[in-house]
Amino acid sequence: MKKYFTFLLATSLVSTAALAGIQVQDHWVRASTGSNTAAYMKLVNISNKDISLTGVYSPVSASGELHEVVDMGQGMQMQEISAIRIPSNGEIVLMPGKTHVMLMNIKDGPLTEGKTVPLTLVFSDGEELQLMAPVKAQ
Ligand SMILES: [Cu+2]
Repeated sequence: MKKYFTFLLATSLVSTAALAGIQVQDHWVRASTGSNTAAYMKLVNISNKDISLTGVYSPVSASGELHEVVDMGQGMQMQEISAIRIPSNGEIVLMPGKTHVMLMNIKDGPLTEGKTVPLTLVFSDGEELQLMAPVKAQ
């Protein structure tokens, strides 16, 4: 049975209508001894309108980026994108080798298995979700 690790941060009264828009499941951060690492999760849109993930930040990294993986002709490469669209009543799975969140310039590393990383996800409807993502080897 899957658990929902959803904590909604109401930043203003205006966002109240959108508070139940996105649910996040199975989120985790890849263990890393380097300066960057990736975060993965399933984003479920339980609303009747498309919502995009537009930003990510975490206290463990200087910045967060949204990446897709594309074949540039000489192998697969990561490329920054401005948003990840989650279709209405649909879902997107961020997974290794596919679209993912990148945490750039990790502070106070390394991120070892067993640690927990706070993540804040920012959505196009103004909603912000705060998560605690476990660090896993893979
Ligand atoms: Cu990446």
